[in-house]
Amino acid sequence: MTAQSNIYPTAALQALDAAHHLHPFSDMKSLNAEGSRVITRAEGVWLYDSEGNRIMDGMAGLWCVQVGHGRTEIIEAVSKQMEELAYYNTFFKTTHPPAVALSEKLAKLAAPHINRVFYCSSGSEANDTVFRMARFYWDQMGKPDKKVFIGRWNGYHGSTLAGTSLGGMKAMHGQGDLPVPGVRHINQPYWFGEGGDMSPEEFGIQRARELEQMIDQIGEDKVAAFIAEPIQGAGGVIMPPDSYWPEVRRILKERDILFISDEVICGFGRLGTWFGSDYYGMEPDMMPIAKGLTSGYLPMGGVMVSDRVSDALVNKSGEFYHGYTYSGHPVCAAAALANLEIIEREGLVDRVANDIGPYLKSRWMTLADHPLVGEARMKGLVGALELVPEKGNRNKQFPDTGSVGTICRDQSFKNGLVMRAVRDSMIISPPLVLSHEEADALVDTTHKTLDATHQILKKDGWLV
Ligand code: PXG
Repeated sequence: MTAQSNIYPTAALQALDAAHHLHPFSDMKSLNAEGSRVITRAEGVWLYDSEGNRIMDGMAGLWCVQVGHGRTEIIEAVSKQMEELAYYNTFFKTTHPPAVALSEKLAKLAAPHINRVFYCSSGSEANDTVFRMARFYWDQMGKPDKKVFIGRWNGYHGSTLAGTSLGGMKAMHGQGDLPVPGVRHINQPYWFGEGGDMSPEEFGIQRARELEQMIDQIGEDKVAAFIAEPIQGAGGVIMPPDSYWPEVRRILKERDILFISDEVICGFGRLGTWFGSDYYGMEPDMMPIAKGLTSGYLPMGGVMVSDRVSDALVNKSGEFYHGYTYSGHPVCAAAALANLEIIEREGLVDRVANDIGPYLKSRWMTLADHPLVGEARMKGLVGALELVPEKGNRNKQFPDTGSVGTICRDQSFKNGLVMRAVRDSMIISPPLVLSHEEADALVDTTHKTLDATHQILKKDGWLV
């Protein structure tokens, strides 16, 4: 069969898919029994499947399609770059105009102390890069004992060896004897799920101080870096209490530990700032980036590096033995540049901060009144709903965690909206070009979906 066509019936595509395609993060046995959903085209915030259904992309693909689907500017920039220079590498004293232009652009967009970027092709590779780069930095600084990374339980940093290890997904660790040695984890600042009787502010301080305790227990002369997402995405859109980041900043500064802000989801306008660390007033030493860098049109990632760290790479002799065939790929860089140009020209970052972000939030927060919803939260254009069996009681959860989330997610899809379920919370992260009317439709569909889920739960005895 050919790649583009949809001349085959859905069932035939599903059969071939089941026969030959191993999907990421999927129970293949049940997926193949059910049959994959076939997406054939997309435009703006809308996806179209092989049956002709139109579905709103409430997740911007996988948290990445900032500028929406089908943007001709990116398509044209990619095509032009392919004609001019489809591939060359950036090893061995070589560069090319797209990599140069993108590096300059990223340095302008990042905080003033961040001026360099190391390229790769994904967020996972970006985190494998920081793993090696942070250790190399401390070697260069004459402190080779500073090797230990501290991450957080339920953090997500990708699925390569270093990405999985730095992340705190226990089910992932269980496959392949991970984390690798030299990685420790502290608890997450998830007030709704783990805050007990504490106020959010007290809880934020308490969870930040776990970092202090962990560093002091290991010894600060042995700790290389702390890695965290400004807001945890895949872990369930977990927004730390306001007290958390300032306290983390104090702790890291006092102890001279590098801070790695994983911007793979929070970067490129998701929170109404260029980077999530700008939103929280953090000054990271390194920032893994990917996803929104190209809006997913082509795979590209990178690590943005502060002057402090890059000085050790640039002004001291010694080669960092690290790089990828596709580091700074010219066509991916052209896609990134065209994407960033759209974000700038259409003022999408400001739009998230001052227009569509506050608008969607005002509508999203009304869902908190629904009997199934324990908490609604949103910052920028990323939001969550916590589904609970007993409204007002944060300590009570549904049995068989994840089942209710899956029911709700399936209902949502049936109603024409892609939402992501994490445990029993529902997540949205729509394209930054979402219109006000589309925001209304998103919330109305979510309301309908919550009602349908509520009915099913009552019928099947999940609720009394
Ligand atoms: N860091 C963060 C914060 C991420 O969210 C990665 C690194 C890894 O990026 P790559 O490009 O290697 O996938 C991610 C990726 C989900 C989901 O279901 C989330 C991600 C990827 C796939 C699925 O929420 N995040």
